[in-house]
Amino acid sequence: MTDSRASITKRRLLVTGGAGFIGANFVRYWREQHSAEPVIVLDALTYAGNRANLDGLEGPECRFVHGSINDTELVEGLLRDEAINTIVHFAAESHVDRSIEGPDVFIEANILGTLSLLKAARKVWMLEPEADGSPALAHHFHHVSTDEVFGSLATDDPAFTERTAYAPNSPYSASKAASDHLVRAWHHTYGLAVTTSNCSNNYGPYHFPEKLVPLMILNVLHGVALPIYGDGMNVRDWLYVEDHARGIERVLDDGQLGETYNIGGCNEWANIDIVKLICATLDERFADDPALATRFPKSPAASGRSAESLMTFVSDRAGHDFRYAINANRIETELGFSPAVTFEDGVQRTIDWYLNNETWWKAVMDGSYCKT
Ligand code: NAD
Ligand code: TDX
Repeated sequence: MTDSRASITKRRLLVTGGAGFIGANFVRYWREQHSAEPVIVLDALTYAGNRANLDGLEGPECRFVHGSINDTELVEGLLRDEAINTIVHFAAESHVDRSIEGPDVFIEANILGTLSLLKAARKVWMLEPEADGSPALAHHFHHVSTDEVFGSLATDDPAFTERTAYAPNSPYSASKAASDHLVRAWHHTYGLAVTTSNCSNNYGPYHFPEKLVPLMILNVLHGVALPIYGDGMNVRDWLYVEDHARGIERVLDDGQLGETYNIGGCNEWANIDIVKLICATLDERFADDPALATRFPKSPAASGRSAESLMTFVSDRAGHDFRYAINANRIETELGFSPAVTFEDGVQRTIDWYLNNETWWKAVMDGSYCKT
C-alpha cells in the first residue's frame, strides 16, 4: 500500500452533500481556513439540501453542482474535469425517524450512493492512469459517518472506541454501517486511499428543523408542543458542528490512511435536559429582549409562561437507542484534536443563530428556498 495522500500539496475538494447541515458548515469552515483550495459541492438537493446554506460562498473557487452521487458518470466527469484529488463524503439520508417510515431511500443514497462514489474514485484516480502505464493519481477519500453504527449503550457501559464492534439498530444506522464497510473494503482490496470518521450528534446553524435541537427551538418560538420521545432519558453526545469540521480537517491533514477516527464532544446529555436547557435559554432571551414577544407572540414567554409548559411526552421511537457515547482518545492523542466550543457557548450561539435567521428557517419550513 503506498501512501498517496502525502503527495497532495494542494487539495481540490469534492464535497458531497455540501448543501446539507454539516456539509455546508464544513464548506464554510474550509473556505475560511483554506481559501487557496477550491471546492466543488455536489448535492442532489433533497428535502434536506438547501442552496441557501451556501449563501455568500459560491464563486469560481466554490462551485455548486446539482446532481446525485448515485450518478457515477457525473462524478467521474467532475473528478476528471476539475482535477479533484480529495472527496469529503457527507451526502446521505440522515434522519432516523424517516428511515423507520421509509428505509428504501436510505439504502439507495447511503449504500448505493457510496458504492457509486467509490467506483468513480477508483476508476479516475487509479484505473485510468494505470491503463496509460502511469501511477495512480494522488488522492484521498474521506467518509463521514456516525457513532450510531456501534449500536446502543447501557448507562454504565464504556464509550465507543474505534475497535467497538458494529451493531447498528435502525435502517439509518444499518445503511451507514454498510457504507463504512464498503469504504474499508475499497481500501483493503483496491488500495484506495481512504479515512473514515464516526461522529456523535452535531448541533449548530443550518440544522434542518426535524432534528431535536432546531425542532425544539422553533416549536418554542411558535408555541407548539415539544415532543419528547418515551421518558426523555435517552442519552446522546453533542458536538458543535464547527468542531466536527475541525476534526475532519485534522483527519484529512494527518489521519492514517485506512484508519477510522471517532469524533465526539465528551458531552453526554439526556434528551429531557437538553430540552429544558433550550427552554431556559429562550426564557432568558425573552426576558432580556421585549421585542421577541412582539416577533413571536405565540411563544409562552410572550404571555409570562415558561417554555417548559410546552413539554409533552409522546410515544417512543421504534427501536430507540438508549445511549451513545464516544471515546475520542485516539483523535485527541494522535491528531491533537479536542472540541473548541463548550456546550454552553454552542447552545447560546445556536439559539442566537435561529433568532437572527428567521428568513432561513421560514423558507425551509414552507419549502420555498431555492432548490437549484
Ligand atoms: P443532512 O440531511 O442535513 O444533509 C444531507 C445532504 O446530502 C443534503 O444536502 C442532501 O440533499 C444531500 N444528499 C442526499 N442524498 C444525496 C445524493 N444521492 N446525492 C447527492 N446529495 C445527496 O445531513 P447532515 O446532518 O448534514 O449529515 C451529513 C453526514 O454526516 C451524513 O453522512 C450523516 O450520516 C453524517 N453524520 C451526521 C450527524 C448529525 O448529527 N447530523 C452526526 C454524525 C454523522
Ligand atoms: O421530536 C423529537 N423528540 C425526541 O425526543 C426528536 C426529533 C428527537 N427526539 C429524541 C430522539 C433522540 O434520542 O432526541 C434524540 C436526538 O434525536 P435526533 O435529533 O433525531 O438525532 P439522532 O436520532 O440521535 O441522530 C442524529 O445523530 C446522529 C442525526 O440525525 C444522525 O444523522 C447522526 O448520525
